[in-house]
Amino acid sequence: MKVRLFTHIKDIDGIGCAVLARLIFHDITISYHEVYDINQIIKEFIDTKEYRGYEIIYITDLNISDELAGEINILSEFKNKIMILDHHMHAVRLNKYCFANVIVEDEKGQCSGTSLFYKHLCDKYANELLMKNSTSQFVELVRQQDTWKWKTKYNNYDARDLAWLFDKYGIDKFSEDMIRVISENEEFELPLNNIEYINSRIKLCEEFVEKRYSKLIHNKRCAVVFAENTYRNDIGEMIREIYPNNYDMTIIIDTSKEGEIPISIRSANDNTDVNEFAEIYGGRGHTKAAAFKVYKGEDYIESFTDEQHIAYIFNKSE
Ligand SMILES: [Mn+2]
Repeated sequence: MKVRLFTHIKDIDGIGCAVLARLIFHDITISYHEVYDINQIIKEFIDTKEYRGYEIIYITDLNISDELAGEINILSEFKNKIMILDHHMHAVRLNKYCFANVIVEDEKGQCSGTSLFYKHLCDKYANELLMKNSTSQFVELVRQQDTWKWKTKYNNYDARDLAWLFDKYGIDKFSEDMIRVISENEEFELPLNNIEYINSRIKLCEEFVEKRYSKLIHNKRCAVVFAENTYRNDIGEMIREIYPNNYDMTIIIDTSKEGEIPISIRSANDNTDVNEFAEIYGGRGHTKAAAFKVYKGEDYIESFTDEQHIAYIFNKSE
């Protein structure tokens, strides 16, 4: 059985789906995508008729536009092969299509892409590897990390450290490590002592936070931090903990990428909906975490100061 998986490139929730798929399917092709390129990728997959070479097609931890879903809905051959498994609130609208399964919360609490895919695989293709404790524990760590419950409910730093392993090693090595750990052990264990990396990462983020700018943007008190996108969650969390009353949100700006500037937003208190804020700039996400991006146009200058970057991003995209 030839299976095709399109999953989210960004974090361990997207990669967790790939790990599970590799535990189950022998003939699996996987690719990793950003939220903003998935429509284009699926469109090409349809137009080139590449889908004819596969029996089952999954899109996990990602979703597609209404327009594309409508197109799929009238392509019966494709429609019968594809399944979208996602947990993002704004994708619930897709549930009117038989090929979409978007669940934000179930009896266990908030879902993640990996937890939904796991449930689906257990229902349909359960095998020995999938039924192991190590697999379900891995899935739960990913869910806790992706929903931030490791912090707000479980105080489970293993979930954070799992995400940091991914940041350190990248998709390929992380996936290999996870498959090995799950296959070789009955209970899931983090593969190595990562303490040095953890400490240096905390120190680095503290330095970024130290250099923050305090700005009022759309009437929200923003801590604006310049840092690599990888550290967005850590920095958001630090601001929340260290300055519980000073900010509504943290904005993390990564100017290091070519062609575009990814901007991540994290709420700094429980009353701010950062998804609403991101939508002003054409972005999206959840109430507590969202993102948008700004292209580096012809008027962009690499030597912009931080203040000039802030002006460029928030004046340009309004
Ligand atoms: Mn996710």
